[in-house]
Amino acid sequence: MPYEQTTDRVVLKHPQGASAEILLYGATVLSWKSPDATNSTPTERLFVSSKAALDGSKPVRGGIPVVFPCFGPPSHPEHLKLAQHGFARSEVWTFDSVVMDNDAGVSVRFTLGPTPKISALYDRPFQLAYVVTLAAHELSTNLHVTNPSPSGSGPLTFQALLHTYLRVPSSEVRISALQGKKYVDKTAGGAVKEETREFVDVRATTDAVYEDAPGQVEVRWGAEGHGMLVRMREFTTLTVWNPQAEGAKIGDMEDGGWERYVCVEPGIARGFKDLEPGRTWIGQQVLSLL
Ligand code: TA6
Repeated sequence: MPYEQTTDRVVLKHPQGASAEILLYGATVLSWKSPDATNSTPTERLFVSSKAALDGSKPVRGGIPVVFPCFGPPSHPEHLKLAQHGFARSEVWTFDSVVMDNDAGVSVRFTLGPTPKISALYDRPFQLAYVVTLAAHELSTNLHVTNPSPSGSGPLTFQALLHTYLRVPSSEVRISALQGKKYVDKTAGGAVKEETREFVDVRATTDAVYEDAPGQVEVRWGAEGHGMLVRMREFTTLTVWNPQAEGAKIGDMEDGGWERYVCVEPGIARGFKDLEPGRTWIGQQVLSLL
């Protein structure tokens, strides 16, 4: 069996050793273990704080939380009752189906639609599906957002983002190619700046929303040039976040946890996507090893 389901999660296994674990709460990918060319032992590629709650009491501090329909504190009139980063990361999703199971990999689909709890805070028809695909050296996460409203009704207006915590030594990390991109520096009161660095590091507190997201970024560390490739489609921004020592103020962050990850987050985090009735938008992230 290339997948196993337990009460709270789904585990995917690839015959060449890779694995992935998805918690139904938030459809949060908790683990992606993959071998690389130089190391045949599957190694954990995502960071989850050892203090993270996995019991559904709060969003998971790590892995890949799904952000929808707002990024950060809500600003759109339809989102004002929602918590920071919306509700998708703090609801229990349904394990819907296995969509692929062959030599290329295994792919599973999770869904989330309105519930009385969600509708009390967000009274808008929507349907989400999240497809997680594990291949030998690659993990794809595709978020599908559908506006099921009848034609003639207004658009579904949302932000969405995959809040990916990559397990890397943050003091060594270098991200390319973002040079020349405009970004909103949330550490400087939202000032809009232009990236001048060929390789972006996170040695200082970093909370930057890059506009005009590139189709891919390379995240490298160490003298041997270890790295991961983050590819994205239909996402318009790329957020890079590492709180450095300020991370100690985050209640569920393990001691020194910020030294062990960088968040690289394909999203629609500036402005909103307007999705017409009957339409589906698909945002894709593909993580692979370099
Ligand atoms: O994506 C970066 C960010 O929005 C930061 O501003 C930081 O607050 C982070 O997300 C974590 O948010 P959370 O709600 O998970 O504590």
